[in-house]
Amino acid sequence: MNDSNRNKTFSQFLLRKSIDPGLGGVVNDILSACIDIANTLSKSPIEGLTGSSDKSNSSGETQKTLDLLCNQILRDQLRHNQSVKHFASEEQNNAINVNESGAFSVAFDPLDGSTNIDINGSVGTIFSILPALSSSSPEESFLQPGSNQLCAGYVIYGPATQLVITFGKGTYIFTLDVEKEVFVLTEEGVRVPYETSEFSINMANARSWNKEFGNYIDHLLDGKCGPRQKNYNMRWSGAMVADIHRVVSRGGIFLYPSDKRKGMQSGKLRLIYEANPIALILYNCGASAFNESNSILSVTPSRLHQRTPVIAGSTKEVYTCLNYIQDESTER
Ligand code: P6P
Repeated sequence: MNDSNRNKTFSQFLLRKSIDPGLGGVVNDILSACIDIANTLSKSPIEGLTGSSDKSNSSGETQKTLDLLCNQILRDQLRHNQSVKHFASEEQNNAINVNESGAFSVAFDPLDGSTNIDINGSVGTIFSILPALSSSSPEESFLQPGSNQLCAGYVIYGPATQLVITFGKGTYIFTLDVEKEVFVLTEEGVRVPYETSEFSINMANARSWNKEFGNYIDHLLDGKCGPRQKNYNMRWSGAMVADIHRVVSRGGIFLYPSDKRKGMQSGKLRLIYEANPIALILYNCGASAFNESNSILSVTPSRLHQRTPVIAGSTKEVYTCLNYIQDESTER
């Protein structure tokens, strides 16, 4: 990394990269909310905020108290930003109008992996910024392919609070200086290795996988003794942001395929506010992100909370996995 850029603030980065001031202002408001969220998370056991609410989200998942609180923190921060036209969130059934004059539609997973809160594990905020479509309903404005995103990022709340972001010309990592409450540049031009020997999947779902995908995993587990002829390591954190951050940091492949469980025929993860922003970030690191047949960024959503399979990370491994999935001849 160019030492003259190290520890430059996010605002200095916006100026250096000539980012549209309206777009940069939206991201700055998102980051202000994320600093508030980081502070809230750090005190949540003290303030009794780690439990579950009595509500469920559109996907039928029980909402944690912090899911709802983080969603509100983001809404309150963006409510007054005249550049924001529409706001959508995993934690809200419907997208909402914010400011009629706004140029941007913003979608969030406010607290990805929130079940990790109970074990003090890493969680994150994922965001996607699209050009607002004119005279469309709030929901319609989000039914654009991920390739239309103007900006995508996540903030991971771990030992350090870090922002990973792309405006479509490279991926950058900023780290929160907690005392100054500013994000400073700590990595630029992030590149994900083309090959990997590390995969990320919830093995408990193995009995529900399609046979071709199961065969792919079997051959990873066979290691040097099998057709892949090398040993693989496995990690699964339960929070997509944490597992993807591992891929961004050192390579790997993150896998959440479709499976035979009820409601999982298109996988578990949501396209608009989870898979699309992650896919744009990875694409800008020289990595790949597919559903089980196409680039995730090429899919035009038909519903706000639409799910998608995710096969994402080191490009050579992603394509190897896709070859297994599309090879009807494999026997498990
Ligand atoms: P499972 C968290 O609920 C999430 O949406 C992702 O962050 C994570 O990768 C996945 O679900 C974990 O799913 O089935 O392993 O609990």
